[in-house]
Amino acid sequence: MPSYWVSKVFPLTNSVYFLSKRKQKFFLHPMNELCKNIGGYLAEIDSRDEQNFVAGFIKAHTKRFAFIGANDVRREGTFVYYNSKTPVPALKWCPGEPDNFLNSEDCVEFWSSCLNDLNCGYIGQYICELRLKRPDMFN
Ligand SMILES: [Ca+2]
Ligand SMILES: [Ca+2]
Ligand SMILES: [Ca+2]
Repeated sequence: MPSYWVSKVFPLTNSVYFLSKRKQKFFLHPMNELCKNIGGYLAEIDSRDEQNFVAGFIKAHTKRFAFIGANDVRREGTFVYYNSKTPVPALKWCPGEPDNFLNSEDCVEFWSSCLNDLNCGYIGQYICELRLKRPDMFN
């Protein structure tokens, strides 16, 4: 894999996560396309277990901030995943979040181990997720 990414496998969900190393302006469509280029999509966190795993992964490689595919662009307050359009389940949000601060926060980042809504277009890293056909494809 290109050095643009660092990656880690989560056997429980049979997914591998790719964290972009460079910080850049985050927008849903172009970043999801970049994820597609490596066979994945912007990360979709479907359980607390998955959230905890990804939090640990990014803690090891970032200052603990990284965008995922969750957003409420279409309908304020209703969070869905960009790629699958499925609802974001009950995850751990940071205290007081999501707050749609200044009425402008429609993208979602990990903020350490909890989630925060943040402006799309903010500069940061982001996470792609790939489903593994076979668990031993990586490592
Ligand atoms: Ca997932
Ligand atoms: Ca919002
Ligand atoms: Ca917020």
